[in-house]
Amino acid sequence: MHEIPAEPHFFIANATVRLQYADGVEETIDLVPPLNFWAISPFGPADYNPASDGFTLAATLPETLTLRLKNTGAMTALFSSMHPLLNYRNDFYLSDNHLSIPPGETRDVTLRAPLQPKDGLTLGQTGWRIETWNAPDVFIEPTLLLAIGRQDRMTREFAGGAGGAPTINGTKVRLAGRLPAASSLPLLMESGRVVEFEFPVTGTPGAAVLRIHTADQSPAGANLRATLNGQTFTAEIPAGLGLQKIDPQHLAKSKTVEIPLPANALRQGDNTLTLELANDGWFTWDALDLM
Ligand SMILES: [Ca+2]
Repeated sequence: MHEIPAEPHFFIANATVRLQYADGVEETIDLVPPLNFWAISPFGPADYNPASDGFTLAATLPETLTLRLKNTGAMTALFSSMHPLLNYRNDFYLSDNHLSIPPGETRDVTLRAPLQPKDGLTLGQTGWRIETWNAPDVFIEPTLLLAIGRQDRMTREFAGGAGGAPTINGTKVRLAGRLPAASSLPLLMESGRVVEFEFPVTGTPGAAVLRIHTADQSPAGANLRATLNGQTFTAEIPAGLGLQKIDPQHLAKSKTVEIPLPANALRQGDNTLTLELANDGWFTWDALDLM
């Protein structure tokens, strides 16, 4: 039996936070201080410090994305669930999962995530796959200017990767479209290989950021040269463990390199981005995105 200290603990016994959004939706979060738990657990209440462990509400409320799912078929859509496409993220709140939607009916699913997520992608940029037990998958495309691969520290989706896409040996690789298939790009980027992306931009583009996510890198790093519509930018890929050139499935230390692009680099209509290495370094692909 552990005693609850008489003082100086000041805490809320129980509380409810109500979030009232402009669209009339209200959400509530029940706050139950862990002292209640600790007080009756074998560890006792000593591990809980209200000053550092107390509940707080973020000053800026999270990003919200509402997915409206309509069943246009004749059978009830069973166990609908949402999956992030471009990364492996677990920092979001999901209002409903494993929904059953009768024929002709509509259900809304609300997702919320921090405004500054650690992977840098908003919920819209992440893209979503909606899986239902008895209907084909539905995809909501990422709202990025260009993206390939899934940011998960692994090369498996690329050509020659563990996902089963056949190896590609060509020195020049051409990829077309805003969301080209990762299975068309060799997982190893090495000296002498030129990768060219041709992708359309709708609307008037502004300044952008190109992000290269690598799964492993040469022990000496690599010097990347990116040429976008004739303008050249350079970036240094940091040194890595140097394991995946031989063993792509070996866990390594992934890195992200960001290349800021000025407002005049992209243009409305067709764009060409060419990537090559300026030294003998190499890296293995995790993902690429342009936002
Ligand atoms: Ca990946």
